[in-house]
Amino acid sequence: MSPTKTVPVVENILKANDHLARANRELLDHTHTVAVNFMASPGAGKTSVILRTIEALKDRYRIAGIDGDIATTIDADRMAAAGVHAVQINTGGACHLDAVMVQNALAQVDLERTDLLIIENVGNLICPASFPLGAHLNILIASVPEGDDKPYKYPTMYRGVQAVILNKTDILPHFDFDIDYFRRGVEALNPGLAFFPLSAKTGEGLDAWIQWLTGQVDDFLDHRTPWF
Ligand SMILES: Nc1nc2c(ncn2[C@@H]2O[C@H](COP(=O)(O)OP(=O)(O)OP(=O)(O)O)[C@@H](O)[C@H]2O)c(=O)[nH]1
Ligand SMILES: [Mg+2]
Ligand SMILES: [Zn+2]
Repeated sequence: MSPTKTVPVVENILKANDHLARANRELLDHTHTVAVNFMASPGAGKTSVILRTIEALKDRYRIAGIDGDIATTIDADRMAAAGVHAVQINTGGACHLDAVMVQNALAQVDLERTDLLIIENVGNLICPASFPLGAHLNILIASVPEGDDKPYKYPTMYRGVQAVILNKTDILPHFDFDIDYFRRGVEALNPGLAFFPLSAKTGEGLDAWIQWLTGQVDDFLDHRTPWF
């Protein structure tokens, strides 16, 4: 009798996703497009921060958007209204984007004419961390009403990102949110991580975020590997 080796299905799914994420990244690098994946819990302000970011950068970069949503086109419509080509991914109930969905969406974007591709993930603080999409930058948006203990309770999300935005700082006076406690939690998981407290509503704190993002995007665009 030959010994049987069992490989958990989940492991295979994640491996397949990683493989496709790498293919997405190669395609993006080939077309000199920098992709930024925004992740957050539902309602933390992904779309609001994205719209502010588009407004600030639309004269500097050619921007397109991919929007993941369980059922509606509301957020993609908001991006389109901000003047960027936006592709909607309806996940049909799935609670995260995966690399296949993004691969399909990329086929609907004119990548040769896109410098910055903004991806809004499905509102969820758990599984998006396990499904890389091939983006150059992964950004986590936390928000004040969620509470200052989220880095402690959802550590995986905080480990794999290049920056954390703390949104809705305009309502800090109404919440017992200890920013130092929040930051200590983030630091323990991802030391030195870029951190941007801001309000998408009032615009306070946005400049530092936009300046950092611009630096990152320019870096990728400048150091792009010549393909030919
Ligand atoms: N006070 C305040 N409200 C905000 C801020 N940013 C967003 N909001 C509000 O928070 C709610 C959710 O904002 P969205 O930008 O739609 O959040 P989202 O993360 O894209 O939500 P989903 O895509 O549904 O997961 C809306 O009512 C916004 O007006 C902020 O900085 N301050
Ligand atoms: Mg949204
Ligand atoms: Zn999920």
